[in-house]
Amino acid sequence: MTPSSSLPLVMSPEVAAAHADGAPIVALESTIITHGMPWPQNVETARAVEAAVRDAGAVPATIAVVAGVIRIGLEPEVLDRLAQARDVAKLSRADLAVCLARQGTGATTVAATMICAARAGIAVFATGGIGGVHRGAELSFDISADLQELAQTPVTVVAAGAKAILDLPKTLEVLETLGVPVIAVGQSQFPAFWSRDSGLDAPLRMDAPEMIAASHSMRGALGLPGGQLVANPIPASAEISAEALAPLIAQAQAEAEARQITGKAVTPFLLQRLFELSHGRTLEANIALVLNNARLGAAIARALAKG
Ligand code: PSU
Ligand code: MN
Repeated sequence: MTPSSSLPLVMSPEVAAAHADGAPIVALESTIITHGMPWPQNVETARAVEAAVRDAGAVPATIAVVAGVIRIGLEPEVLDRLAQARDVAKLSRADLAVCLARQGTGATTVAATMICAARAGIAVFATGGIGGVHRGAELSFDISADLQELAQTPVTVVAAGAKAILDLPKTLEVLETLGVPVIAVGQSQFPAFWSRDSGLDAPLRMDAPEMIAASHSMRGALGLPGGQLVANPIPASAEISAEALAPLIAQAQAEAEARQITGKAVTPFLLQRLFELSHGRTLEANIALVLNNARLGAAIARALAKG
């Protein structure tokens, strides 16, 4: 094959039609499917999240790289195959071009999904939790590329805060340094993924999707690069208290250190161990919060589409 610099990006017919009509679209990531949840709950959740976006009046666009092509919107068979595949690559900003050049297949993290969504003209992306500053980062330097991406790619990301397995105060500090607006919804505290309250105040609060859409547009008008982090607390009925989780997190963290798990493997390892240690409760909470984020993402996308 001759080297080409044109971007291999294909929208599904449904997403292409929505794009042509200026209809609201919500991007969804695929690493949560391949590395964040076990099969078959991963594919069931991916389908339920797409349905939640549709029910809320927007078109879902799940994003992955399949055989060297960025796919914006996955057909059900493609989603199924990805969800069951083993050893799928986890693609962040650093990996995307290499995977495409090799005609490879991989799941996109928050950072890579933002890049692909922006290239496809999609402004809103809903997920579970973003990557952040890991505990012990002062020694390991483990800081997710998701944070830098929020500073440079203009996509509004709806998440339930950052996972409690991270160092949340340091994560908020880095986001502040990078100039990323962190906007809590419906409360002033920064949520902690499985729990509604991290014990930390979010720097900003906006309760109306229309206002979140307006501030997204205003960043564009200001010529600012980067997006917004919308921190949407898990529904009260689904939350797990921070006190119940703390010992499980400490145990999972200690195991990761003892087994010298590093780099990309850290987040999937911790999520899987917490799933086991909590007898599945973290997964139930994870599913509930992603659905909740999908609905808010759709409302923001609708407000943006209205202009
Ligand atoms: N939140 C989840 N499950 C996940 C992730 C987040 O509940 O699988 C993924 C997202 O794709 C996020 C990535 O971008 O973990 C962060 O990985 P790292 O810390 O290696 O940057
Ligand atoms: Mn990392």
